[in-house]
Amino acid sequence: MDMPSPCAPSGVRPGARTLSLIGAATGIGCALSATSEAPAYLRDRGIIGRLGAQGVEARWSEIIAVSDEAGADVAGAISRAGRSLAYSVSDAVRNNSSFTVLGGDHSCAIGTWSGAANALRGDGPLGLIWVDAHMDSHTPETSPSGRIHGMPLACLLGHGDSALTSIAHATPALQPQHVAIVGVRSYEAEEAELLRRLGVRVFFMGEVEKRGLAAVMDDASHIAFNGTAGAGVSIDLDALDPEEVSAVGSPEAGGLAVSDLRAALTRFAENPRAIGCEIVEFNPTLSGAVKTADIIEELLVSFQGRRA
Ligand SMILES: [Mn+2]
Repeated sequence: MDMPSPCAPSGVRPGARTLSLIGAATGIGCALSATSEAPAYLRDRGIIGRLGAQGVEARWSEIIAVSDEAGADVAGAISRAGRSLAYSVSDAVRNNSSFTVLGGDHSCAIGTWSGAANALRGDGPLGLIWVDAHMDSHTPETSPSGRIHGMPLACLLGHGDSALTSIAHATPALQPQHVAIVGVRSYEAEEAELLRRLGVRVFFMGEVEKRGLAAVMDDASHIAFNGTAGAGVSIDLDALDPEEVSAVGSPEAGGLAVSDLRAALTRFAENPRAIGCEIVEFNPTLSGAVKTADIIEELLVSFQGRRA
């Protein structure tokens, strides 16, 4: 066990940390609802033992279900599940347990990061790096599909359905100057305009290709950690190259290399104020599911490896 560090932030207990896995079975926020099966799929293939074999001690917290009797009130169902998820994440952060939320479609991020912001409330704001092929920054007024997995970042910034913008006490959960998006290569003008107006830094895929992911993630980490009480990473698997990661609902050609993201996550997690991560949009019914599940575990090992 590490010696206590004198520079640890208040509330953070240094030393060995067990990774707390929280499943978020969201699927009604997207077109392919089988993303809701992902947490149970990962649990049943033995993620705890597989991580343990790679030196990462993890335990399941719970898998949060989403009512499939939502009918027309999809936002209400995601809001209720988001509240449960926010409690669970908030608990993990308060107990200084490193957490990973396993989605689910990306609408679960509303609960995850609302809970994290709530736990840090009093110490300072939350920083967040959003790794995604898309911007996920639509509002109900601008979204062509109306699907909530295209809106979570806007909700966390305070824009959207009021059932989703005020999940926890810290509202909005995110301040734009502490948010960065990495890997974007598909988006609509309206969401780009919202982010531009708010001043959120977007690192498009072109910039990643030019400068390398390590340099971009260093800049993004500066945005997320500077002036905040802690920061996390929300990873939409569609940010990665679909040649490597195919079992995702909205693949976009090109994208990040798994090895580059692994290295960047390890570097991010070396910061003692790194609180947790989220990995979403895995659809275990699509081809390449086994390889994609393997990569989810590899990402967790990279995030957690140097923290244990
Ligand atoms: Mn996304």
